[in-house]
Amino acid sequence: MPLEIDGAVHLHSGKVRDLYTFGDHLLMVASDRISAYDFILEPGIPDKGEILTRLSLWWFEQLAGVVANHVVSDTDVPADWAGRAIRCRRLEMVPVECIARGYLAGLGLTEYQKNQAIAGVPLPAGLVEGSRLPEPVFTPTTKAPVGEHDEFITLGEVSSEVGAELAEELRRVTLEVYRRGAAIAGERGVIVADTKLEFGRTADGTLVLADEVLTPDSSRFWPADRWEPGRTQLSFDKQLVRDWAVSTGWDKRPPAPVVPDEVVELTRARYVEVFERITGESWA
Ligand code: Q0Z
Repeated sequence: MPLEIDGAVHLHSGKVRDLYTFGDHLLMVASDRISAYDFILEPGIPDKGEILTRLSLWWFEQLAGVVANHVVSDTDVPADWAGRAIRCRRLEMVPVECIARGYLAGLGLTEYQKNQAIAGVPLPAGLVEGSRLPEPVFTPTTKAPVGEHDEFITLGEVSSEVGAELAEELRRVTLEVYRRGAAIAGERGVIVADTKLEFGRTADGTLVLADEVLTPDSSRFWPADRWEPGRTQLSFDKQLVRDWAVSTGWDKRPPAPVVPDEVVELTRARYVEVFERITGESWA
């Protein structure tokens, strides 16, 4: 990874995205890297970074009436990253992962099975993997350091961290983004089981939706016609890669196996499908 491209200075890298400073702004650059079971697999998925960037930009527009966002431009970016970079406002990030869930899966399911509650929100008995919740819940987590797992925190703990007023605003806006997103995706046969949002604030304290929004990397998308509570749901994007990885007998320890061409191609097709289903636009 270059230290500097066209004035962009590397700041931070996540598993699949890289962050740069760019003048007074930031550049978020989505790569084609794909993670499964907490590993980056090789090779990447062609166009994945661009597909997720375009999906995120589409959602920011859909949600503009709900909450302000950090997007400055998707065109005024270094040419090498055109299509996969978003130039954004540099915000004071809120140190909470804001998650909304409408269905039970992942860490939320594990927590429910332990406590019959998630992030301090009590839930009815008898729910199973994939169950729809009576209503969407705000289940924030701490931002754990790399390598550690995020932990659920209660609204009270969010209040202690950021103040009661901001905590309540985070809850309200997160649930509104989830409801609007789930309704739009639902019309197109896609269940949004859960989604993770990140917010920042401007100097005057305005809450701004940052990072990426309602992408397969930040959300669980399930094909609605295959939804069947009581088992692990089919995930729209990574299911093929996961199934293939398991089928190789890989023990989920390094080194990860190299993904074969046909699995790469099929996975790319799933990302294109999720983009096209949700936006109603064609990718090509
Ligand atoms: C986002 C992240 C990524 C690794 C910081 N508008 C903003 N203002 C200030 N900070 C951020 C943003 Cl988006 C910010 N992250 C998450 C993004 C690679 C980590 F592309 N960290």
